[in-house]
Amino acid sequence: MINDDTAEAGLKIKRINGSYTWDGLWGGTDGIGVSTIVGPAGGGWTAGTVYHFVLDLSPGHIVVTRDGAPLFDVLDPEYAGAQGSIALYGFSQDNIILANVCITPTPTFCPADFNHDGVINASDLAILLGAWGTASGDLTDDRTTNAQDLAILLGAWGACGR
Ligand SMILES: [Ca+2]
Ligand SMILES: [Ca+2]
Repeated sequence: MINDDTAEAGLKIKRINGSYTWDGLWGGTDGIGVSTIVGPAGGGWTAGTVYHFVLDLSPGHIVVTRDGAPLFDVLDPEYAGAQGSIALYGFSQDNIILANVCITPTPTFCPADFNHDGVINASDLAILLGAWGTASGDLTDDRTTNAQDLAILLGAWGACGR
């Protein structure tokens, strides 16, 4: 089913949990796998205008400002931090350009941390072994999981970035 709502003006923060359908990101109705955390706020955008957003994420707390003014300051106990991904989507207005995107502190690139908990340990080893012979545990870009990938995981054992 395609959500044919008119897109709302402003910014929303939505959570995607597991598989989802595209229409859940659009409009005022949450779809499968999508839930609105907060919003919309900030009103519509003015064409040709540069906005400066800051997203300050910490476990359980999300703060968003636009041009120094608060848009959201929300407590979200479901946001544990250090997990998942963040994506920015622009709907209904053409020519949205995301530029000068900075992430501070710089996240540690830790590809063997399959479960994204900041440490490479037996949990990640189990995931790699479960993916043996398939592409889903591949750390060497050869589309298979084998002893080479195991060696990378074991060599990176412990906390990410150490
Ligand atoms: Ca891990
Ligand atoms: Ca491999």
